[in-house]
Amino acid sequence: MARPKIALIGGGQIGGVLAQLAALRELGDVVMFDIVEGMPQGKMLDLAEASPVDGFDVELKGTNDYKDIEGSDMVIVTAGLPRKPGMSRDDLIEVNSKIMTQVSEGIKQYAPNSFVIIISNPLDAMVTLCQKITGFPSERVMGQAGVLDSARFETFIAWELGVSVKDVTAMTLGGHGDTMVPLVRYASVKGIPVMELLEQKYGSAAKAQEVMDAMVERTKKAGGEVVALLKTGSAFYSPASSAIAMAESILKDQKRVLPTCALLKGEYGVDNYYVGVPCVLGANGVEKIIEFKLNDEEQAMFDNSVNAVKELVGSMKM
Ligand code: TXD
Repeated sequence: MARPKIALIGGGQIGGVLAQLAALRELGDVVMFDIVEGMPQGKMLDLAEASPVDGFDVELKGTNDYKDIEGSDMVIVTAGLPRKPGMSRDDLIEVNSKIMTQVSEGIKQYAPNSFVIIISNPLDAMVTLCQKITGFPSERVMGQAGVLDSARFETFIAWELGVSVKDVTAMTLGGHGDTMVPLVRYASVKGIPVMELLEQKYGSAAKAQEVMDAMVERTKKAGGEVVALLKTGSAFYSPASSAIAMAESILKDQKRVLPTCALLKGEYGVDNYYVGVPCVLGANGVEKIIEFKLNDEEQAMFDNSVNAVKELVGSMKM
């Protein structure tokens, strides 16, 4: 049986880590495409030369020709510019939508049966554009934001409570911007509500709330925190890990429940917009959008985030 073929469109910071993770986990053969001549070829040669040491056995190729992505089962897109300090994700829309248009045409032509995971920012708009141009069914075109935003929230909770990150579960919903909605009510340590543990730690509900509010704020601004430190780019390890979790769930039909930027067709009262919600990812891509009841406050925050996505998508020339 042939190994799955994974195409990475964009071989920059995130693209490089994606290639390494996909190879280490032997998810399939990897082709890295970039417009910079020599760079994807050099990175994939370098990575191939690590294979005897790490013991992974997959084919790796770097290219500047879309033809080489032919027949890919999975395409992960990071092509585009990252943020610089002081920029919002939305500031990237003009330049990155031009890039996403070219990329989507390449995918449509050479990998018409692929699953596509978009990482490029502004995420919600870039996924929308890719699905429009490729015309692929929405189960096959999705965006990565929620796995990372949730992981950031989980990281801060684990640090605060002094417990392993493995035992923390938390989720963010909505768009991949400052309006994202970290769900406090369902954040737990092995099922025990985080708010209860914070109250035990601080001895008062008010102080627990204050600490939680600070973690929620840090989660919403976590991407910017990394940008401000790096100065020359944005986060790359964690976005790559997050997209690989999604790709792996599809390629291995794991049916993991992962917050995914998926096209809503009436779910959560949203019609025809890509928004982050929990989804089952398996061999058929986005196999199920999981709906659950939000309370009034959560619904209001979710609606606010959806409105920001609508405004962003509306500002894009399509
Ligand atoms: O969680 C998330 N979704 C994100 C998204 C978290 C962090 C960063 N996120 C966004 O991913 C970021 O704002 C960017 O839009 C993308 C890629 O970030 P990365 O850090 O990998 O950027 P790089 O290192 O600049 O790499 C981008 C590559 C670079 O090598 C360019 O030459 C290439 O994209 N590029 C292209 N490739 C193919 N085709 C075209 N047209 C093209 N233009 C640029």
